[in-house]
Amino acid sequence: MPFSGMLSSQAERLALAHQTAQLATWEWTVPGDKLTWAPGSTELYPLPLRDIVSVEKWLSLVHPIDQGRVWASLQRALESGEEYYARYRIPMPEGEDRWVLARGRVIHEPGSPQRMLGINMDVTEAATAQEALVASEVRFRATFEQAAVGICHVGLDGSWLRVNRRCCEIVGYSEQELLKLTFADVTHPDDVDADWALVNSLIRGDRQTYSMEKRYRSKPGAIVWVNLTVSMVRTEGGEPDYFISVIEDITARKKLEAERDALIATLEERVRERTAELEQLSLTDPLTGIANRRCYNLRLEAEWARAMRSRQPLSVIAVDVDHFKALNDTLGHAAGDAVLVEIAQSLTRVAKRTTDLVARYGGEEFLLLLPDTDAPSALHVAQSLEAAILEMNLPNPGSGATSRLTVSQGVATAWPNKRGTGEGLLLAADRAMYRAKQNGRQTICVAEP
Ligand code: GH3
Ligand code: MG
Ligand code: MG
Repeated sequence: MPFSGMLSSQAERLALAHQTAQLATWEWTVPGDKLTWAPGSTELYPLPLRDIVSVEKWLSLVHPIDQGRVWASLQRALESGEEYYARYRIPMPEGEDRWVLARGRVIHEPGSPQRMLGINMDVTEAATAQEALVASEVRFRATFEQAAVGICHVGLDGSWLRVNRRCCEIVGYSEQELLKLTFADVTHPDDVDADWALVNSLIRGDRQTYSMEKRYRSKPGAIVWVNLTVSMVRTEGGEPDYFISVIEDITARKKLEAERDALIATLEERVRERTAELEQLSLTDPLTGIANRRCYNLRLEAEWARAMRSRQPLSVIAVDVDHFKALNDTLGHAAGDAVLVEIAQSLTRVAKRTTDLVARYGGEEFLLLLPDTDAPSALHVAQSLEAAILEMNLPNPGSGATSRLTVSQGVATAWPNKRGTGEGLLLAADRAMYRAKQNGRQTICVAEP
């Protein structure tokens, strides 16, 4: 509250000053122990000042813990003539202690008894603030020391300035050892440059903080994976001062990740193997959807045996696309694939009987298996196929003057018996097909019976 009114006397001015500073001024006449208080002094004690008439009385009001120390300070001042200075607590009836700061000096006047003049000041607020500061510092230290992550201060040259217990554990060096090194000394050589680059970006002010996963080489020589987070502390003037780093050991996690990756790789390999196995076991050609070589071979022997029992002829037609490589080379592999699909479809249309089998035997080679079909009928099927393919009018730039896609065919027919095999019949058809190639392609050759 602002003061309003007139300060008529020196005494009033002094009283206002006392109240403002929460001050009490005292005079102590040592012989006879007589204590007096200046008028206007602030009431700092649980008793009114006028009742505190001796140092003995006053000392009884001081907290028992502080009494000895305060009395010793007074004695020292009296003996040496130096300033009396003390801080002590006064237990108050409300419960909270009041902190009092005392200063005084000894007065020697010739012919007068020894005296001391001094002041008392309420410093509870400042003391509480100081206590809070100390407590917070203690808490901070405990947090720093006992943190489950490594925390450290690192200088601009990379040297460790302050490290906590966990930090030492992670890199396997003692605190004294670590404080003689730089972070680069314990970093895996392959990670040093990346770390420095990020450190420099902090120094330049390009960023406030950075995180990286990196490796340390611990004192025992082990690789330690850590997640590092670094921020920069600047001076009041904004100049780079030092770095605060938080270091989290992620070696266990990295190990698990490596194990998981290895497991995934093994599983993927297994899946690839299994897929290949299944493809082997499958009976269908994935590109054209017709039977594959495996299916054909199984059916061939079965039909051979059946034809033997039923005494019926069995025919095979081998079909090979002419100059297919040239088509691939000029129109592209995808166009080649599309042509193969179309040929498969026309084969299916030509071999109409339900017992007929159409198969892709390899690359651009197809086979027909025609049960109960004699040589003239098989030749007829081959001719139909030739016509069907010409009718499709597919381009083949490699096919000489016509530039049309054509096929060469070999036809073989047998009356199956014990001496022969399905495989033998297939070979005969294949040889006939090669003769067709030699005869200029786009032709049909029939194997000798
Ligand atoms: P020829 O008239 O003597 O039969 O000549 P060609 O070029 O057809 O014979 P060759 O056996 O030399 O070439 C066959 C070509 O078929 C080679 C290969 O690139 C191609 N081929 C094999 N399989 C596939 C496939 O699945 N897709 C495609 N687009 N091309 C294939
Ligand atoms: Mg071929
Ligand atoms: Mg060919």
